[in-house]
Amino acid sequence: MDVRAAVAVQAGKPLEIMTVQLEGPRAGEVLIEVKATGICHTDEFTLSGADPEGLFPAILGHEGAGIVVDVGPGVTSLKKGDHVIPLYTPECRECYSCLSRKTNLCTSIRATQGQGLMPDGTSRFSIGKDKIFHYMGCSTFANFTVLPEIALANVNPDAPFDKICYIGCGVTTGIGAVINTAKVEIGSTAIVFGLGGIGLNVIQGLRLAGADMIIGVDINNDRKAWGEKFGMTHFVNPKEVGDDIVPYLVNITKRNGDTIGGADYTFDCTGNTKVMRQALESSHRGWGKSVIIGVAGAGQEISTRPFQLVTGRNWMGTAFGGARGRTDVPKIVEWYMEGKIQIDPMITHTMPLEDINNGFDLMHAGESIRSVVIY
Ligand code: NAD
Ligand code: AHE
Ligand code: ZN
Repeated sequence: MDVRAAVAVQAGKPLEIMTVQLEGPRAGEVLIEVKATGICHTDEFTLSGADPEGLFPAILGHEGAGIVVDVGPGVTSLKKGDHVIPLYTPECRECYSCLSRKTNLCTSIRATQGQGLMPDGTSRFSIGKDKIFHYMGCSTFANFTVLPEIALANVNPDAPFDKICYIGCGVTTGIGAVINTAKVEIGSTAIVFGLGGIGLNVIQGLRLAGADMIIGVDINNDRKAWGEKFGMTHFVNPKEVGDDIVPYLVNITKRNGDTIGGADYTFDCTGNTKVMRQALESSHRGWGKSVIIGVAGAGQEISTRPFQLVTGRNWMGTAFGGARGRTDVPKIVEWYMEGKIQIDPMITHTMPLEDINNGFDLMHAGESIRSVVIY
């Protein structure tokens, strides 16, 4: 069938809106009509050429919501008309990783997903005779897409697509990093570096978890009011603090006669490796946990003095907030429907597919929290 898509033709170039061909679902696959998709910083990261796994031409987008239109042979858990959220971290419930119960990182289709292909090693998207790559197993920057059954969460049909698409990445990543990965306790102190589409969800996760002191760090002063909306108690702009932000943060997190200072939990939501180091080093000696959420470009590495870890700080990371998508995403949709979590205010801009490049421009300018394309 013909579908409308925003194609990443080449690294560093705007997306091109065009009609491409999509083949129907094969065994174990599902065709969905995408109703809405968010634009995450990771889409921009891959489009920029910084992603070592980036392939071109590709149909990017991994933060969608839509309706099942057709299912391939052998699909049992979904049927036409079901409302779904695509999962870039699938959940097969059968692989060694899923069965370990130690991780959300299902490995059943990771190899082909990283090659921009469906699990059988082929692409469903093409233009004329030329193949177009899938992206993160989702490719939601097209009004129809095909995914493996194990990469779709079946969600409440009353939930609005233009809001719950954000649960497909940003909301789940931010809240999940707090609850599943860091396992923050009531009364904790926390520092969140980068108050964008992910960082603000970390903040709302920290509020849900009952953290006392929630410090937001961002180079954009406009993000102060944003952080406060979702539970931030203090804001720091590193550009206004001087040379080294770490001693400053360590000092303001001293509590109850503590002479050392440092936050119980810190989160990097910038993708900047220098900030990742600052996040680790501003966590508390002896027990601090520092969670890397941001993704860094090809060739970049993190560093610190091993003494930072010898003295009990824990450096960890999270993908998709440690969430098991088919199990957890429908629950997060219910949290939204029950008013336990907020999504609407973070969706600052909506646009048709034709204007998707504006969404990237708004992100670059620091003007949007989340832009959502509505088909
Ligand atoms: P965003 O562009 O919406 O927000 C980034 C924020 O960081 C902005 O507010 C920006 O002003 C701030 N910032 C930039 N440099 C900074 C610095 N040096 N110090 C302090 N603040 C700084 O991006 P986003 O959509 O929130 O994504 C954030 C990061 O998380 C990206 O790297 C993205 O690729 C990554 N991500 C990871 C996962 C995962 O599963 N691990 C999921 C989604 C996104
Ligand atoms: N492919 C890149 C890194 C990109 C990356 O880290 N992706 C995150 C999701 S970001 C969502 O916005 C992720 O979950 N990765 C785990 C996985 O299995 O893909 C690289 O550096 O090679
Ligand atoms: Zn994302």
